[in-house]
Amino acid sequence: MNNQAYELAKAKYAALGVDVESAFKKLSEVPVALHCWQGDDVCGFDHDGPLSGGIQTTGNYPGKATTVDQLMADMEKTISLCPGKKKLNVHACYAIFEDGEYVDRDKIAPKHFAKWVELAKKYNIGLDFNPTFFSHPKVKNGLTLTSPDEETRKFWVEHGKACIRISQYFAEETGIPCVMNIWTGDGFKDIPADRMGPRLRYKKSIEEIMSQPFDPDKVKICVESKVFGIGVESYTAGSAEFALTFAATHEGCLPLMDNGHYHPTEVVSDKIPALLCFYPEIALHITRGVRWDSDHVVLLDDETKEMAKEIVRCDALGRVHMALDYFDASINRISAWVVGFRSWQKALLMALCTPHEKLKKLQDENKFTELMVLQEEYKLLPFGEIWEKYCELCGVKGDASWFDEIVKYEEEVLSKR
Ligand code: RNT
Ligand code: ZN
Repeated sequence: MNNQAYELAKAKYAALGVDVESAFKKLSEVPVALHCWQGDDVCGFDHDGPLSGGIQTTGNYPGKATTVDQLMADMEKTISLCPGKKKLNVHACYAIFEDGEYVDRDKIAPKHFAKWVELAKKYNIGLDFNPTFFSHPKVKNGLTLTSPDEETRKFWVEHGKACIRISQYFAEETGIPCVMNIWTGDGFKDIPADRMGPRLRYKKSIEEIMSQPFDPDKVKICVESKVFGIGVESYTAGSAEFALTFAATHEGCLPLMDNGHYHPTEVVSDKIPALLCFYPEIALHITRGVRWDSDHVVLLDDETKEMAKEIVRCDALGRVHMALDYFDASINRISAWVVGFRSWQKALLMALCTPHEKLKKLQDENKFTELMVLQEEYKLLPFGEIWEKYCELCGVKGDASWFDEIVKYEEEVLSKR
């Protein structure tokens, strides 16, 4: 890159009291979890049925990964094109069985994920995990942990416990804590006759899951809330209030906010500092909802930047577990991964290069006119040069030329699938 341009840009930031090099260092130390499910439209390897549970992928772009090796190769390609520290985020339905072997979800074990550990170790990174409470014949009438059918509910509790054992194994193998996120699509299409019953069963089920012994320094259990899903438009058991209160009242449990899971005028950027007043740690799913929880690829849009700003200015990079969560099947899936990952890195770097102390002071001094002027001014800082330098230091392309690699990979690998 043009070093002179970088030096000029760096000086502009320095004049505002921003040390871009310390920003590079901070950013390169915080992991962001890359979700394996973008690579195969949330299919996984343990079933043939359709995606269910209120979520949906749309599109049929060619070249989808259909085997473990393909999915891992695609993730490695993604890793090679993204700056910054990563974690791998795996769903339970991505269990890897021997030829002819099949184990149901209540019986999955660490050995079914040994290959994921191998991949993480290759890059010296951590693993996060998710029980899969969807796309399975034992989802009865759309319900899992909230089911009034005791056998069904128990099956899913056993699944959750199995996932804690696997999460503990991930943490022990990698030496990095594993975030284990509980999300269910349990809910109702139309007006329910009992809203509390399913929630009480959900509460009991998560408590039973958490009775599986685990080390809270190694396994971070989260509960992810959601306002509605496809087919469960009227009611979801795991609402925001449910998840927040559950986490607040249960040791070893964190709340997870997915920014696609709220009413469209609500913003997670505003919820982050609210939760940070009370919770030592929180978790995020970073996505882009278009009109609804559509799970579009994360871009460098205003709300993405605002969420990153909140994490940084609350000095909470070490308290927020960040994971990407979207699935777009209408475009090259690897490119979708890369664009989303790079966008979130850009948002974080931008936030790290903003003179927050100066702006906070203006707010506290009630100087809102000047605050507006400067906030607008900072939007035009020469961020492109800073980003390019960061990418260079991370050994990846700083401009869109990474896409040449995607084109090549599509020709040489994806088109042959
Ligand atoms: C669904 C939730 C959930 C899933 C993944 C696949 O609305 O966001 O996090 O996207 O578990
Ligand atoms: Zn999510």
